[in-house]
Amino acid sequence: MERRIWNKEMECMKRADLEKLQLERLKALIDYCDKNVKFYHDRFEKNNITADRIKTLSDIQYIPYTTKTDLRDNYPFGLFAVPKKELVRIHASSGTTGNPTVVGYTREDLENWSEQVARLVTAAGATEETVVQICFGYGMFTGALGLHYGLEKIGATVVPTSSGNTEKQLKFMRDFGTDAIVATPSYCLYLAESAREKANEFPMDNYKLKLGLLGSEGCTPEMRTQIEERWGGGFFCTDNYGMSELNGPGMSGECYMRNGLHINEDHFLCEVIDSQTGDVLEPGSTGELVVTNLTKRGIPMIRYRTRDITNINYEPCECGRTTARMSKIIGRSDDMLKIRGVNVFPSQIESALIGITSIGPHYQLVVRREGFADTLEVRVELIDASLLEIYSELEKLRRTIHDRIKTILGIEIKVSLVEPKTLERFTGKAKRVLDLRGESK
Ligand code: DLL
Repeated sequence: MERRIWNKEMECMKRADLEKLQLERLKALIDYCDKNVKFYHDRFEKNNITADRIKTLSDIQYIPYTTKTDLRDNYPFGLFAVPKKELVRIHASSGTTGNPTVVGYTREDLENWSEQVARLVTAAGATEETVVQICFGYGMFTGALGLHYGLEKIGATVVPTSSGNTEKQLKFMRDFGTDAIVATPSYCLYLAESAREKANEFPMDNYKLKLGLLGSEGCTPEMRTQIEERWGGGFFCTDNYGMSELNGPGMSGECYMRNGLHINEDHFLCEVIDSQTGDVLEPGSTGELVVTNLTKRGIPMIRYRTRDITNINYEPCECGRTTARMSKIIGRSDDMLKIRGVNVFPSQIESALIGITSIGPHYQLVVRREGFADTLEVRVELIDASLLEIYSELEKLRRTIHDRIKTILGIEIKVSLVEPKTLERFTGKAKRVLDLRGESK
C-alpha cells in the first residue's frame, strides 16, 4: 500500500499554526459573508457579529447555526455569495420532500474541492498508477464528479462507469485491470456478490481490485470486513465522508491506518454539539457534527448542522498527518429511530448481524406503532433457502440474532428471516429503514 502524503505542508501542520490559519480564514469568511450574503449579513447584525469581534476560534459559538431548512427556504440561489457568471458548476441534493438543496461552485471552489479529494484518495493509497472505476451516479449528486476530479488531479486513470449496469461494471473491471473502485459500501458488496455468482465463467482472480474508496453512506468495520472478504485478493477499503452543502466528498477520509477519518482542517472548521440542546460539547465528546467551510466562495457555509453523529480525535495519527480525525459516522440525529424511548441507529443492528453465518449482509428495519408502543422488526436474509424447512435450526438462528440485538439495544425486537434475495438491493445509498408509524391507526 502506498504511503504518500499529497500536501505535507497542510496535512502535517503544527496544531498552533493550523489554528492560526483557521482563525485568519474564519475572520475573512465572516467579512465575506457579511458583504455578499444578505442572509448572513442580517444574522450578524442581529447578533452583533463582526470579523473584528472574533478573537479566538471558540468565538464562533456566538454565530447562529445554519440548517438545511435555511437552504431550502432560500431556494435556489438565496445563500449564494457570487453572481451567476462566477459560478462554474451547480449541484443539488435529491431532496425527498420539499425543495432540493442547491449548491454552487466558483472556479476556486472546484480547485479547492479537487485538492481536498486528492489528499484523501492519496491517504487511502491511490496513486497515478491507479485505474479507478467510479460507480457513483454522475449527475446532480456530488459523489461521482467530486471523486472524479480529485482522482484525475493525482494522475489516476479514471473510468467513469457511473452507477448501475452491474454486468458491464464487472466486465470493465476484468478487461481494464481496474484496481480501485469508488462506490457506496452496499453497491461494492453487491458487485462482489454478483462477481461471485459468475465465478464459474469468470473466476475471481480475473479481478485486480485492490482498493475501495467507499463513502456516502455508513459502513461498519464488520461490513467492511465482509466486503473485503467477498472480493478477496487483498482488497482493502477506506471510508470517505462529506456532503453536498460542504462541496461533496472531500471533507474527511481514512488513511491506510483506518483509525478515524482525517479532516481537511485548513478548509473545514468542525465542532461537535448536543443535537437536542445545541450546546457545544467538550473535545472528544460524541454528538452532532457542525462544520464551517472556511474557503467556500460560491455558497459559504457557516456552522452548518450536518445531523451526522460522530466524535473528533485531535491526536496526531501514526501515518504522520496531524489533522484531527472524526470517528466513522455513528448515525444521523434525524435518521435515529426512537423506539420506546431508546435511540436506535441502524449501524448498531448492522454490527450485531455481521459475523453470523447463514445470513447475508442485507437487512431491513421495519418500525410500526402498535397501540401506544413502537415496535421494531429486523428482517434478515438467509443465504440458503433450504434452512426454511428445518424449523429447529431456523428458530435457533432467529433466537441468536434476537439475543444479540436485544443485548445491544436493550429493547424487545422481532426478528424475521426471509428468503435469499428478497430484500431490495441498491446501486446508490441503501435505504435500510421502513418507518410505518405514520400509517398506523
Ligand atoms: O454523500 C457526499 C459524498 C459522496 C461523500 C461520496 C462521500 C463519498 P450527500 O448526498 O449530500 O453527499 O449526502 C450527505 O450522506 O450527511 C451523511 O449522512 C451521509 N454520508 C456521507 N458520507 C458518509 C460516510 C454525499 N462515509 C450525507 N459514512 C451525510 C456515513 C455518510 N454517512
